Amino acid sequence: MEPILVDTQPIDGQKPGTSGLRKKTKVFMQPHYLENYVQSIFDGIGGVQGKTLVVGGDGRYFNDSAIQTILRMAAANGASKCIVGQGGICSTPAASNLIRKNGTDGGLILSASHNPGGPDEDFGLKYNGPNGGPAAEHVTDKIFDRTKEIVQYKTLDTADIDLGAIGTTKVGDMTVEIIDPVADYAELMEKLFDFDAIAKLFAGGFTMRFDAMHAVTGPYAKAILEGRLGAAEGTVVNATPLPDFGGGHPDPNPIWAKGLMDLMMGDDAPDFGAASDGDGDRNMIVGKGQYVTPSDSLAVLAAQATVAPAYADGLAGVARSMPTSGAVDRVAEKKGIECFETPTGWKFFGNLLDAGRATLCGEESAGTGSNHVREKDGLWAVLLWLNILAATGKSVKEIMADHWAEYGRNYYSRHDYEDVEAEKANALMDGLRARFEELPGQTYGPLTIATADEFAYDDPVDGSRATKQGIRIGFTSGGRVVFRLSGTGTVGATIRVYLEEYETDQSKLHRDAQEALAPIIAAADEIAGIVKNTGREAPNVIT
Ligand code: VG1
Ligand code: CO
Repeated sequence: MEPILVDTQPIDGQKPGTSGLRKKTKVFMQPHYLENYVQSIFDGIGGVQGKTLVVGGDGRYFNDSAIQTILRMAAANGASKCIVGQGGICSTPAASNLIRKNGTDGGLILSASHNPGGPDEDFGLKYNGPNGGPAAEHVTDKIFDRTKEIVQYKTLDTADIDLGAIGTTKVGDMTVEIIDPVADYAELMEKLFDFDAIAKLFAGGFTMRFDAMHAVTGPYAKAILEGRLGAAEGTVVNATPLPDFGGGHPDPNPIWAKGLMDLMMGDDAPDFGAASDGDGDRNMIVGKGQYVTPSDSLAVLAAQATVAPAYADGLAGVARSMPTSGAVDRVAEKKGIECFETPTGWKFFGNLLDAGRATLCGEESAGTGSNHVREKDGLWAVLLWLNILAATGKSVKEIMADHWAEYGRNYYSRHDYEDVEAEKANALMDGLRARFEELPGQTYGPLTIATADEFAYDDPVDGSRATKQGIRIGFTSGGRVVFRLSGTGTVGATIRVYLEEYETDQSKLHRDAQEALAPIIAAADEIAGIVKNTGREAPNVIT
């Protein structure tokens, strides 16, 4: 079938951020917008002639019709095959697994992750490479360059295919295989963990609530937790993916998963609670009366991973994004394994995982994962926690108390100022940059600044350098504050303020985090002049 060549012109602002291109859904739906970006991906990766791609998304509004467009364009550009999740659904970690398992040339994942969905909300698209991970910066740079030069894209004049029918069909000359998006993933999880021990735990009356937040993890969690592991029916709530995620933010944190938090802090709490985000790569862990910060969760998983069959031989190393707390560093130190500090975004873990230098990776934003795929993986983290609970017989609360007693506690919180005018946010960051030399030695309440700089990363595997990855202010107490602008938002700028203080005094390990961090919080505001520069009295999201 002859491709149709459509004339177009470059569209401003198609620059991939922390995780692909994210824009308002209506922006993506504008004529040529999606098509320009898809053609730029294809061109940026050297064309798709004869290639096989995985295509799937988190089911948000516009997911299905965007997939039809992508399939026509892939066929017109000469791709030989696309593997598509039934109904266009595929979680991000499951897509990563499909890319790796089938040895494909990569995949396109349609998601704006934790951002809300719907005609007035957000949409996103990213390319993952043949290793199953988000494209590295040198690839996204090429894609962005193409968006600035594009004059034509290729498509076909074909009818939509039925995405709901499992089996093989054709778009033009290209084969489309529609598969059950859950089966391969569930099989992988069963290989990694001790499913018998976890099933025994549930059979013994252990109770759990998993909040899928009306997003993509619902079918996966139902099949694995209730299906294979025998958790009671109804353990997984909000389990059907909806195009608008039921009107909420599918972001698993104490703010957006408040219902789950309230339940877990109440008298009728089940033994274990968890939630996942829009595309299934994030997780929230909460025990009966005990919230676990993502940074602490990473540290606990690193400390105890060997209970799971996949990690029984120990970890090669661990990695965390720079703003993530140093809790995992202390575990790595004790175990005598390497610990890497990378910029924010999963794409920076890919080389370390591929090279076998890191086995577990994590971010403070509720992303944890391992070398089983090349994405963070929400349900994986939940299953590793379950495996640990089954192996130790302890509660989440006991596990945290023991962990802090052994390693000390990294009190941690992130304060977000969303939808700040971009100019003001940039001015605040530039203002800090200008003061790196004068800040050390200055005191703020009980705190004295020891260091002030901006994080840059030299990839130890390929030598590439990423600069301007967050401003760090270190205090002599061992505490720190990090200032960074978000790269996933779609309106204005979001200033993220990451706050951390390390505590080893055994009598001070069980305080409220905001209280323990109060001096750092006050110092952060004063140093950056947040109120003065943005007019904001307080952050609008605290996690
Ligand atoms: C945020 C998080 C980052 C995460 C990214 C993608 O980025 O901070 O840790 O990797 O989202 O996660 P930013 O630039 O807004 O801080 V997801 O679940 O959106 O794929
Ligand atoms: Co996500």
